Amino acid sequence: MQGPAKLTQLPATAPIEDLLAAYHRDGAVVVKRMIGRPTIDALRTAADRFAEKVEAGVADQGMGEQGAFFVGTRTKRFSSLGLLDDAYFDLLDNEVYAAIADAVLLPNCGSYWVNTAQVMYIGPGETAQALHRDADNWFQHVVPTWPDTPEVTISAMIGLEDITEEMGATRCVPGSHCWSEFNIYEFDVETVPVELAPGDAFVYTGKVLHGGGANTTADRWRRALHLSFVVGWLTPEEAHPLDHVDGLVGRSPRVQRLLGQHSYDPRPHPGGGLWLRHVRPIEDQV
Ligand SMILES: O=C(O)CCC(=O)C(=O)O
Repeated sequence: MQGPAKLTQLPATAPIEDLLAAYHRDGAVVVKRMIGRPTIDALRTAADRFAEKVEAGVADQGMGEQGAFFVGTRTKRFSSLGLLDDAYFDLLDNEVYAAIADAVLLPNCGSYWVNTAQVMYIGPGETAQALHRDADNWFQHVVPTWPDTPEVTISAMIGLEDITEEMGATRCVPGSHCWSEFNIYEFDVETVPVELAPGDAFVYTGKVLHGGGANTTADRWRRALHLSFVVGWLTPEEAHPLDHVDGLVGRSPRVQRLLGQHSYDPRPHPGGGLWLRHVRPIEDQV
């Protein structure tokens, strides 16, 4: 089983139809310079500062040793990026990523929200991560319908610097989103490294196989940031709304929705509201 040798790279100014055609054909597309340099520089500076206080290997995906093994013993990972720097909100409002995510996810939901927003610094000596699909979180429950499962999640791995294969560039298996077989972690398959410049984004479906690459350098960290969305009728991997109980007053409607400040309205699809807040009695409202 193998896919094409290389993923398509397109400028962020390319027509949305071209970005989507590559995304749907290969399961992923590299969007060059999707994020502007000031946003990237601000995020990297904030992430570097915070990373100094983070020990490699402590992230465990809420699953103890099994999760820690999956995300790497020489890798630093952390979320809650809105508490680190306001540039995070610019990232959420990025128009190119919004256009791709709208086209992919809105046919299956009334709205979507942040699934992960996570700094992923792969350290020297880290081994390659197991290949997986980001939709594995939910697809385990609906495996019988694979590969006709709906698109429920979309991810972007964003370069915070120049990322090369030796530093641990993400590995991808183009075309694997269409394989007839759905199995977990047992793949003998050719992968391609997704090298990125600062601000480039590897945008991929939750159905495509990929994983962090091995970092074979002696002293360079692979500095990237993962931002993914999931349909509003599924529980996200990370609990971002808990970081913003102040309600994100003054932020854009998109940012507020992505961070769980509004209830889920399924329309125009059938279904009911979710993530509702109950009205308080009048005497409690003053
Ligand atoms: O670090 C990477 O390049 C990929 C990480 C990843 O795919 C994940 O942890 O789900």
